[in-house]
Amino acid sequence: MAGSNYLSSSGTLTFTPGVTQTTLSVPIVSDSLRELNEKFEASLVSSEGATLVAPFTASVTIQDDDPLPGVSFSSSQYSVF
Ligand SMILES: [Ca+2]
Repeated sequence: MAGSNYLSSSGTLTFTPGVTQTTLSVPIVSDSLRELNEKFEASLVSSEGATLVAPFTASVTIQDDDPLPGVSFSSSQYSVF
């Protein structure tokens, strides 16, 4: 979800002559919650001086990096009467 998992981003990618790759940056918002992986879509919406060729959308998966919480007894031995 934009705002809580990543920051919505837009901008212009410029390819100088001879350059065939560039980087699109989308800030990811980290948290400490164990959760499912989440996805967002990145799209190229227009082009000047080149033709948009499919694929011009890409799905990006934010992989959760928080471990499963641990569950345990506070002791390995108990007594009852
Ligand atoms: Ca998380």
